Amino acid sequence: MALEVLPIVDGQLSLDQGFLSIKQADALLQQLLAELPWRHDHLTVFGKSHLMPRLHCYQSEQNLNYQYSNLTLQPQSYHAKVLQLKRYLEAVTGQSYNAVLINLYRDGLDKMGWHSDDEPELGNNPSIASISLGAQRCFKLRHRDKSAADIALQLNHGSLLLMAGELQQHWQHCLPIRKKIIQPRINLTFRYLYS
Ligand SMILES: O=C(O)CCC(=O)C(=O)O
Ligand SMILES: [Mn+2]
Repeated sequence: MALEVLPIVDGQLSLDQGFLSIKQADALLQQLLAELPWRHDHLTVFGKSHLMPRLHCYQSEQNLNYQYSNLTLQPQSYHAKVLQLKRYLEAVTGQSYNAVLINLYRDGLDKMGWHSDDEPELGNNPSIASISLGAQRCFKLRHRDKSAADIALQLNHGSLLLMAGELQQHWQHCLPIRKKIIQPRINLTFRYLYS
């Protein structure tokens, strides 16, 4: 399948629902579920500590720490399959990535709240490549000043979503709870961090 440019104002969004074949996506999902050093961290929200509603890990090739939701993530080195995927994405998108945040949603109760990927180390208009594996989940976007309608995408097993241009300045995104989903999902967001 091919990358489809989605209609959106104030940013760029493209989606390839079949970026990886089912066979590739199945193998990658099983290997990453079993082999990544998953962390279950606490987050502090309004002074109260909560377990995050997902597991995660963070990998980069250089010594780049990532500040994210009051957490400083120390980089691990790339898993061989993650590095292979990074190189493949770089060849396809023409972008460079030097870090990847990987989230594991154990089932439909795990989620990510509304946010933009606008940490200062990402620079002004980051190009972010997001790969989804496992359960199909809904990914929502909302414009910060409500001047455009909300968008809901279903992200398939093996899909690639590219977020670029001014998207992170104008839009927020989230991964809402879906109570009926009992299968896990892994999402990898490849990014370029400026040090
Ligand atoms: O799981 C997803 O599809 C989104 C993850 C996300 O927004 C992030 O890691 O910043
Ligand atoms: Mn995000």
